[in-house]
Order: sequence, then C-alpha cells, then structure tokens
Amino acid sequence: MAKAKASGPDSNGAGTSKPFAPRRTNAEIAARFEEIAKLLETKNSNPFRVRAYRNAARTLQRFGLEVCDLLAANKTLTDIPDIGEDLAHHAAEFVASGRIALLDQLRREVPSFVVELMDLPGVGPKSAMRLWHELAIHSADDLHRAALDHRLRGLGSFGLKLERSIRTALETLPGHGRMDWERAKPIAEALIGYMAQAPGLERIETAGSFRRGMAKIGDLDLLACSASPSGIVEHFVRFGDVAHVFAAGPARASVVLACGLQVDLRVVPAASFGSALQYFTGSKAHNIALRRLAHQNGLKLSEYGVFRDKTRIAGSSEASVYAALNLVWITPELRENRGEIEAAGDDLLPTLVETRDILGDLHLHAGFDESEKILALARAAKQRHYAYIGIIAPAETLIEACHSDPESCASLLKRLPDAIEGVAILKGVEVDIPANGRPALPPAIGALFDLVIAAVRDPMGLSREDQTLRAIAALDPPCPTILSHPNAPHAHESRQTATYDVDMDRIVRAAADHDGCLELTADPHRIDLGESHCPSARAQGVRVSLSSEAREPDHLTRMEAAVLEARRGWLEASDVLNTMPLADLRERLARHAHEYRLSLSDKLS
Ligand code: DGT
Ligand code: CA
Ligand code: CA
Repeated sequence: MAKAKASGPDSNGAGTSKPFAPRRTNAEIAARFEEIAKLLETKNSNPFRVRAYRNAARTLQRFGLEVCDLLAANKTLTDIPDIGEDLAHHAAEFVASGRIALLDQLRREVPSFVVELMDLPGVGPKSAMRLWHELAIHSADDLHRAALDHRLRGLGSFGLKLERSIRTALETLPGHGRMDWERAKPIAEALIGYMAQAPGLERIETAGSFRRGMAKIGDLDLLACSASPSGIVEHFVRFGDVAHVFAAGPARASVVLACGLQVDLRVVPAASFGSALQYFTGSKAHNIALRRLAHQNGLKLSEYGVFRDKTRIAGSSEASVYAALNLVWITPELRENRGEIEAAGDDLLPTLVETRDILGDLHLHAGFDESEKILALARAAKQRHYAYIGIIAPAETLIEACHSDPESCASLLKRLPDAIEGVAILKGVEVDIPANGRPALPPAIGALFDLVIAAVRDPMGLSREDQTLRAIAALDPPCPTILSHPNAPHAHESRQTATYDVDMDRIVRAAADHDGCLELTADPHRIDLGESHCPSARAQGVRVSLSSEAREPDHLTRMEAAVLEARRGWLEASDVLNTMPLADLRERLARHAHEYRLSLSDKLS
C-alpha cells in the first residue's frame, strides 16, 4: 500500500492554495469502472468494452500503487496492466474532478435501481431492464412482492426460474437477510396496532432480537396472550401486508410480509405468558445460561414456566421467572450472556441510558449558510426536548467558502445564531482523517469552533496497524473533540464496502489517554462504535457521543436506535457525552478548545 507523501494532498495544507483537494483512491476509481460496466451492459454494449472496464476495475483494486500518486509524479497510467488510453483518461478525469463524464451520462440514461436489481442473485442486465419495463419493478421489495404474487412467471422461463428461487429464498432464509431495527420498528408497531383488534386478545408483545434492540433483526417474533388462540392466529394471517403464509397451526403462525420480513406469532395462555416472553425474547445464549442456573437450583425452566418437580412456581410474568432464580429482572437489551446473569444475581446491573436522558444531538449535518434547514433541524430538536444541537459543516466546503482565512471564517460563524427556538446551537466542523492521521484543519480555523468531529473515511484498505495508528494520531492533542466512525464499515457511494479493520481496544485506550470522545451514530448504513466496544469505553471513562448524523429533520428519530445500541453496550447516562447539561458540556468542549489554542500559540511562537 502506498503511503501518502508528506507533501501530498493528505498533509496539513494550511497556507497552500488547494489545501483540501480530496485524495481519490484506486478503490473509488474501480467502483466507478464497475458501475460503468454494469450500465453499459444494460444498454447492450459491446461485451469487449464491458469487459475492459471490469478487468480494469479488478486490476486497480489489487494494484500496489495509487493512481493519484502516479499522476502527481507525472507517470503514465497506460503502463498499468488493463489500462488503455480511454480508461487512463477516465481515471485521470476522476482524480482531477471527482467525476467521469461518461458515467454521469450513463447514470442519466439508466435509473440507479436497475443497477441495484442487478446486484440480486439471478438478475442480469437484460432481466433487470425487462423487470423495469414490463413489470415496473423498482426495488428488491417490488421484486419480492411480484415473486410472491406469481407475477414473474409472465416473463417466460427466466421469470419462472427467478420466481422460484426468490420464493425459496424467502421461505427458507428467515426474513431473507437481516433488516435494520429502525426499518422494522414501524412494521412492528403497525402489526401490534392491528393485532390489538383481534377478538379475545389479552396482551401482545414483541420478542426475539427486535425486543433486545439488535441493530439488525433476522425475523420479527410476536407473542400474544389469549384463551382462544385460533381466532388470534386467523386474525394475524389476514394482516394486509402478508404476502405469504407458510405455517399456520392452532396457536402459532409464520408469515412473510411483502417487504420480505418474516413474522412469527405464538399465542400462549396467561399462566405461562411471562416464561414464554422470556424464552422467545432470548437470546439463545442467555436462555441456555439461565436454564443451567435453574438446574443448579434444582428447578426446571422452560417456555411454560419455572417448575420445582411438577409444580409451576413462576411463569405469569417475566419478573416472576427471574425472581424464582434469585435474579432481578434483566432488561432485554442485556440478554446476551455477557455477564448480565451474574450481575443480576449480585443486583449490580447498570442503570442504562434512556432516550429521555439525551439532552442534545451533536452531529447534525448542515452548511452554516443553510438557515432554513438549520431552523427545521432546531424545530425537530425542540420537539424532542433537546437543549442543544451541534450543527456540523464539512471542513472542505467551509474552508473553501472562507478561502482558508480565519477572520472570514469567524464572521461566517457569527452569522449563525447561538440559539434557535430556545435550542442552543453548537458550531462544529467535520474533518476527514487522512492516512497520516493528522486532520488537515488549519489550527487557527479549528480553534473557532465549539467542537471538531474527526471522521475516518477514505482511504480504506490500509493495514490494520496503519488504520489503527491513523485513528490514534487523530486523537493526539490538539485533538478533535469527537472521533467519529472509529469502527465504521464505511458504505461507499458506490455501495461497495471496503475492508476496514482496526484495533478498537487501542483506539479506546488512546481516547482515554487524550480525554477524547468516541461517537456512536445510528445512521443505518454505518453502525460504527458498536455495542461490543461500548463496555471498554465505559470501563476506561471515555464518553460516547450518541448521534443521529441527521441530514434532515426526520432523521433525528434515529437517536432511538443509537440509544438501543448504547444500552446493548451497557452504557449508563453518565457514560454518554450528550446527556451532559449544556453548561457542563460547554466547559468540557472549551477544555479541548483551550488545548487547541495552546498548541496553536506553540506553533506561532
Ligand atoms: P433473529 O431472528 O435471527 O434476529 O434472532 P432471534 O434471537 O430473534 O432468534 P429467533 O427468531 O430464531 O428465536 C427467537 C427466540 O427464541 C430466541 O432469541 C431464543 C428462543 N430460541 C429459539 N431457538 C432456541 C433454542 O434452540 N434454544 C433456546 N434456548 N432458545 C431458543
Ligand atoms: Ca427473531
Ligand atoms: Ca423467529
């Protein structure tokens, strides 16, 4: 892997004329070549031309040197295997401008969902075009629904084959892939609302991974309580969005919804509702450990209750089940057999952070001149009873707008009010962390902001060691206040996921050493600091900022998913940065700004 040169575009470019020219990587070029190949295929282009783009993409992914470095050194790209004149021209065009005219033109001609359809198994370029033209299929969801409604067979033998393979996939793979919790939530709410009208229903709850708040769920489990189960099952399978019922018995049913999500319903009597809810909430690992504990105490635990010999001693409520095992009730988010059973035995469970503890959202995206958007974001924040929000502008555009001049940056900042609709506005800037780890933010400009968020983006594909050192260097004083996406499997625009591997333990330790914070964002494409790393942040006293990374007001609701992830990571309110009252938060942020200014005066003296 080529290292960025000290004088390259990644270095701290204060004082140079183009300090923030982004470094375009081979992986980015390859992704665009691959997309061109796919788009050409949909247009029935010459197969040799298609193959040329595909081969070049493959070569670039493996090539040891970065195209942008070769260009900077005035080397010819046509020396790279599989790169002819045309492709060399496109690569240079992309490195210089971030665009490829041919790709822009193709994207105008072929809608993006056609390429997305081609990513599905069994769908090629011709079939994607036919699905679009003949059946008006625009997405994987449309395709699932059409398969379940037998509409694909109208396309002849290809359609019939595709229909069969999709149906098999839907029926054998529960839920056909995992679904984001956030996406499943309104579906679960709609189902619960619908089920509440079932005759004879006493109670209905979600169970399984959804109830445990997992970021992605395999299928949705529902548990109902009723003395007349068959009526409940009949009502369930008549839900409007059910596309296929593939199992229905007297007290249970499994269906697939049009969106591809599988839903399992079980109906139990009141006496065992608590033990069934406990059992079907899982996780499997938690259940196994719990059953072992019951056994050690001479008891038997099952979905029907807790039994001593043949006598049921608990089962109507979950709390009764845990109490029978001498445990306090364990919140579902913790039920993964990661020490929660031992902690419950000693009554040492954490008091987990809750949505109502959150006093603000420190990572909302808007340019400082987008006053209408900022007003809308502030209003959405007010509705959530937030005291403050962080408006985060991308460094690149900001620096361009103020021509790298601190004074004009300061006057730009002054135009943004300190509070809107009673919500305090913290002004922040997001900087990319280049390969050498030193964010290219001129200190005199960085010092003007309330907070600096440093984000790991390109280049991906560094070694684990280099990637770790890069993140650690970004935490070194003068440190940004918050390290964002420390563990992000970064979703490229091109939908490619580049390999990205870091030693999170070392990064958390570095954050502790430098009094830095880590961010957990709930952007569904980027669950970054995940539940598994929260406990070590907590143990080392590193505050975690929970954020929505909202680009529009509706996205602020993502905070709920961030809170769930934090709860699954055992975080209490005092482990979270944005539970701090505004004055305390300002003080903490100012401490960083102070260090930043000190280091600035060091540099100037
Ligand atoms: P998912 O659907 O893959 O996101 O994960 P879960 O946890 O929702 O799993 P699911 O739907 O297969 O089953 C729901 C719960 O039922 C699970 O969390 C625990 C319980 N369960 C299922 N199979 C077993 C088993 O073989 N042993 C035990 N002890 N519990 C089980
Ligand atoms: Ca499930
Ligand atoms: Ca299930």
